Amino acid sequence: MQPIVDLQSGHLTKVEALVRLQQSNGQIVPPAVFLPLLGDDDLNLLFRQGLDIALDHLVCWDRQGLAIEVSLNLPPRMLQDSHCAQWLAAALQHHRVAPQRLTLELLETQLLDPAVKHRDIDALLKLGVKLAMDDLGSGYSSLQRLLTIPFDTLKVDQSLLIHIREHPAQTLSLIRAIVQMGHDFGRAVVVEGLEDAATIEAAMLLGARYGQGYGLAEPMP
Ligand code: G
Ligand code: MN
Repeated sequence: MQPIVDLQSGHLTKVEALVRLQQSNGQIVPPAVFLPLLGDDDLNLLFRQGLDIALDHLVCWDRQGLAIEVSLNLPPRMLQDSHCAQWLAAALQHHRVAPQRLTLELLETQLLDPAVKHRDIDALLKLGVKLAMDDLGSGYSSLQRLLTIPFDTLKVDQSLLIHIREHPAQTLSLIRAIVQMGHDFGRAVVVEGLEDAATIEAAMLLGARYGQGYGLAEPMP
């Protein structure tokens, strides 16, 4: 679970639930290594188990007086699965969690797939869950989807911050432009990959409302 922090108030607002694989020797295998090895059925199962665990945690935190939201990465093919909305509805009902406390993160590249239809997206929106465009700026640009899908949140990809030391002015200008666009569209903007105090401050000064990154908090069990 990695915190997503309100940069203005400093409050924890949401966590992104992330998957890790632990080997018998205790070593952690990152998702970039093992996810490509899984087929669609495995990915779907992993998502559904992850969703169950995440909603379980949410309810547990509620009891401790910590009312936050949770965000999950939706596997690419899951959107086209006709059972997707039913699974989500059943899981939310089972845990008695209000749908607007669940954000599903969709990849820019996922949305470029012509097989993804607006009715797939609509089925999720009808449920009342929130949608986030994940890794914005990492893939092919999907500005058209940005216009036509009512995302709640835009997540600026961490790769955009990688060159901040070599090209600070250009990097900051890029972030500022995305933050501005998010505001104009009425979307919440999360800047990902905030690794130190300087980038956290920069994101805040550029008007980004939310941040995520090792400098705020690392993913934790
Ligand atoms: O694709 P997505 O944005 O969902 O991926 C989030 C991944 O980024 C997680 O696996 C998480 O561990 C990693 N991550 C989170 N914060 C940082 C950060 O500040 N720097 C880097 N390099 N990676 C991060
Ligand atoms: Mn994500």
